[in-house]
Amino acid sequence: AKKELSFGERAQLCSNAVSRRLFEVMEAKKSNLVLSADLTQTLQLLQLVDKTGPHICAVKTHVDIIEDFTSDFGARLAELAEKHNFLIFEDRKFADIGHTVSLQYEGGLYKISDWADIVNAHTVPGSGVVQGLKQVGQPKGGACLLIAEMSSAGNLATPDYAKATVKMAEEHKDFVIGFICQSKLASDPAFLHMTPGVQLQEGKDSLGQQYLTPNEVIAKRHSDIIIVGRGITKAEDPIAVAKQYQEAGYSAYLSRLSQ
Ligand code: 6AU
Repeated sequence: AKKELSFGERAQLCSNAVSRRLFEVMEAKKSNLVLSADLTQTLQLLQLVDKTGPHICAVKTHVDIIEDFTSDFGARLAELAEKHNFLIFEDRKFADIGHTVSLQYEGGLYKISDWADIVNAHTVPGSGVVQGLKQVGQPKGGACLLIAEMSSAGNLATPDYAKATVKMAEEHKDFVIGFICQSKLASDPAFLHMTPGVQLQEGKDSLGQQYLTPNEVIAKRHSDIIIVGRGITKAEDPIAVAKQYQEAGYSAYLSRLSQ
């Protein structure tokens, strides 16, 4: 079998500055944990991110669920990103024609392209969605993940859809840095594979979300990053639990390296 490369080695293979930086942060902080900070109050969100910052390689936001959003949100989050050395991923799931997504990414209330290092997109519109995002994001140093597979029950992303998504990524390697997926899909070691639907115990929620464990996702399915929301945000001690997820995700990665 081909030798498994470390995150640090893969950083060296990245032509995109965002993926290079993320791999470097993962190696330096020994973390392949992304916190999905799905909270609706700014202060609560920023406090959680500040406290869990040492344990994460990136924070993922849904900026449009914040009830008291103000235009300094991005700058305040960026301050914490600098302090704790992590990246910012806005989970906007763009899914429209190129022209529309370019407006949604750059403008409106949220001005996502001003503060997010990473965004994601569905590929159902075709490659125009990537071109529209690239036009706005590339000059500002942003990058994009394509949603190849989903964690939710009954989703319509078939194996062929995932395959076509990988092809689209390969055709836009200067801006697309990887995938939201349920297992490793692409062989190029510069691509990042990020997996949501992760908790310490397998299970589901009442609305179709399905959970796999960090070990299943990283050691067995060879994804790179676990994305964890309620497993941390709803915990009694979110900081201690974030540390647990960090250790579970990273030790699963180390076990893969020594296989
Ligand atoms: O850990 P949870 O279930 O509380 O949160 C999972 C997070 C949510 C979802 O919007 C997101 O991950 N997500 C995504 C992403 C990241 O694109 C895709 C998917 O298939 N499933 C999923 O849960 O913020």
